Amino acid sequence: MDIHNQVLRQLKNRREGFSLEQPFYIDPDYYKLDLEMIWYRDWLFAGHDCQINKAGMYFTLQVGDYPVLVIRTREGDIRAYHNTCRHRGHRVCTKETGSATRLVCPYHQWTYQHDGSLMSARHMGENFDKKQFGLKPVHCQVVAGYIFICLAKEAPDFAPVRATVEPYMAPHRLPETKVAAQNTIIEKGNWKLVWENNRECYHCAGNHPELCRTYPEAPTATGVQGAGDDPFISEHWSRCEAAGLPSTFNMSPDGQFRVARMPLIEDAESYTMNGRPAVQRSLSDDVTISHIGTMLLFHYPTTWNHMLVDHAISFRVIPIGPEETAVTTTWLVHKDAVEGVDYDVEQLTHVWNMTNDQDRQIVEENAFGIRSPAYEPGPYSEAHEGGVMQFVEWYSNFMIDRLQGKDSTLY
Ligand code: 3BY
Ligand code: FES
Ligand code: FE
Repeated sequence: MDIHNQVLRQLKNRREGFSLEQPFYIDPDYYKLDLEMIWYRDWLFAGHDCQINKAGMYFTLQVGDYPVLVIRTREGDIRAYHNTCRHRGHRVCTKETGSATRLVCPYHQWTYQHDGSLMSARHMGENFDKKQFGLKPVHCQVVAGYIFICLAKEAPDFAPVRATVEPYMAPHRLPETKVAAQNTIIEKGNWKLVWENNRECYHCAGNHPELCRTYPEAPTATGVQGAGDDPFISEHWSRCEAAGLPSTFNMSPDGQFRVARMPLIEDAESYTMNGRPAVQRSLSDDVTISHIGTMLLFHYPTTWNHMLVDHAISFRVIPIGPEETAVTTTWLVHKDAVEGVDYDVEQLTHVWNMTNDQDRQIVEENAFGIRSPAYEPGPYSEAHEGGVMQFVEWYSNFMIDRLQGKDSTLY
């Protein structure tokens, strides 16, 4: 049977409240369909504008088969391009990060401007029309310091994302930050397993001793039920909103993204072993109260985030193969915070480096077990895994819509 119909049938007949069938986590054909239906068509978090804060600075990333280049132009805009030379296709930028006044392809030195136009191409003859061979653009949007890209020919409307997340993110002034630390870990598991694990804290008590010192295990913090009947959370929201910090739970109607400002445990301020701030210079002067907890943002399929009083942490999920996923973690601090004076990188990163490694082990062991012919979908906990159910539902609905062609955006 054709793979589209097979996946469509399986998703339509899926047992609700249960994990997915085995091929969704391991089969290369299913993975290819994920790339085509989701990763090549939707908005993806690529990185932070502070990573490329000067003209000509760029970074590259790989999404499935697409190499992408994100650059700051001379005019100060951020643009993204397909990183494939219009001569014979060599990657124009071969490094992960760099800076260039002009983009020179290493193969035959075709040279492009920051705006993607082809500036020079040696020995191409008199009739060669350079205008026809500029770098192909990739859609790019910047919101509150976050760079999103979309590989589709026609991108879905980004306005609803911006309208919802910008007010929550803006007070943290992320365009005025710098990267204090960044690392990428490879998890040997399908990208959906990384998300399923992220969307619950049912596993936290048994696996994350460092994180559990400050991050609440309660499903209200991680899940999608909002405050539930927890007065502690409602009071937190009232106090933060009175100080000008949008806080209440807000999820998009299709469930693709959500923002909410959640309290940390007791008087914790930050993800450190004692709960005290890891950075002495606070992130933003717009935050005038202490104990603001963590502003949580997720946007499927690429990112979850924590914005705290003293720093912010972003996580970027990029699939590498059917059973391999890269997770890049970035710690942002105020641009004037001084390493060794205002913060210590080891102390700043300790809790999440431990947590990430614990989550990597979980995802890899999860993938191991799922490869067993004896695996069958199992039931999620209604009390603790509402967020996972919500992710799987988003995934299923999104795939069904696109497989049925309801969404006409073509890539
Ligand atoms: O990073 C997160 O948002 C989630 C919440 C709980 C488990 N995980 C670490
Ligand atoms: Fe880029 Fe030839 S492939 S200059
Ligand atoms: Fe975890």
